[in-house]
Amino acid sequence: SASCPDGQKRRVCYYYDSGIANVDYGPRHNMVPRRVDMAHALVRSYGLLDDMTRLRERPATEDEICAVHDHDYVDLLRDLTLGNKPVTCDVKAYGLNKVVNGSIDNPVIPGMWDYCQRYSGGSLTAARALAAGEADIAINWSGGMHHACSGKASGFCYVNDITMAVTELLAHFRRVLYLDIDVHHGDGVEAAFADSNRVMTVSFHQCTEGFFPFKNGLVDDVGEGTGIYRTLNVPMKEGMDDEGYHRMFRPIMARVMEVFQPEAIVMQCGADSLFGDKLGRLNLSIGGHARCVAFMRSFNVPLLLLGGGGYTVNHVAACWCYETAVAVGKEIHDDIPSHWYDHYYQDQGYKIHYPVKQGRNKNDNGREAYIATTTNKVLDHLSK
Ligand code: TV1
Ligand code: CA
Ligand code: ZN
Repeated sequence: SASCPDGQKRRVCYYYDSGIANVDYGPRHNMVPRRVDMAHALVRSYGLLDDMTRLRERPATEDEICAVHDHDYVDLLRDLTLGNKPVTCDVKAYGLNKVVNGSIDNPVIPGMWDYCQRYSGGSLTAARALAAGEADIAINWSGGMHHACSGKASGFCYVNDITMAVTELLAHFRRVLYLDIDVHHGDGVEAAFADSNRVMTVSFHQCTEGFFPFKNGLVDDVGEGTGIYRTLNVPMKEGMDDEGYHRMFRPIMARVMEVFQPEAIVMQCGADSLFGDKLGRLNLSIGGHARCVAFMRSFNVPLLLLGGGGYTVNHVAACWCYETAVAVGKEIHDDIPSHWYDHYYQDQGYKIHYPVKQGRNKNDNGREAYIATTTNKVLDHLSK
């Protein structure tokens, strides 16, 4: 089938913690943790749970979180949630409760510490299943919080589960590839491993004036010290479609696999790179997004699939359900089965693959040949 080009099955482990469904960033906030519960409900309704091993829920411990975060920041996350510290203390220095243009990216919310432990525990548990050789692919759609820094929250991310998972994998594998297809630049993970020659980070993202995280992820940002040329960035303009995206993605990722030869891959599958996202301005279809997953799967290297961004929740849930099917190597029917959340899919005609209305692709401006130029620059970095 299309999602299983090599015809091989994979042993897939799946992490889902129902304790995340009710986490609330606030009434106007774009980040809606319930989308993971929606994806899970879809996965279940398609019968995909029967094709995977369900990983046991295990929240990360304070020590595990402290392995990649500063002690004082971790103490603050815990104490604020448990009411041991007033929310009025100096939380803004840690990226929390900062009001910018009337909105707060990283609010101090009820259950914040528990939420951090649950989503990062999922990525750690999934990484351990790969390290133990118990699975070929491990999935945690509640993870992928790529902006969190060692000492502060950023971009809706409180703790960096990806950095934790990569660190865990490094205890078992010599080289780990991190690939990030979220519409935003994977700055937190890039920074954590910029000087490492055992981790290569690759981020594809929208890079336009005023788009978060602003000055990061330029095509010539290639890492530093012993990690030089092991950071790659593929910036894009608005309106990128499937065809243009894959004209960059395939040659770049094929070459990355060839020169870096990772023993494990961590892939952040942020669904805000899809057409119609509330924040992103790229035009990928679910099929185009999932082809990135299928392509990485085809190398048959232990693969950790994580969530991330994604703000039009019906699109996000459909995308991650479809990618779960790609992971197990099953083609699923386009008609969404009737289930608890099915009314959310009315706008897309109760289909997984909603239509992409093609607008102007600012990357495909013949004269500038942006796609070819950028791809060649990245391939040139890779040749070093
Ligand atoms: C509350 C209510 C928060 C409404 C945040 C969009 C809101 C945003 C909100 C928002 C929003 C951002 C900035 C703030 C500079 C800062 C999970 C002016 C309509 C991985 C994080 C994007 C992306 C942060 C996370 C960004 C991820 N965009 N309405 N905030 N500011 N922050 O631009 O990569 O997907 O927008
Ligand atoms: Ca990205
Ligand atoms: Zn994002």
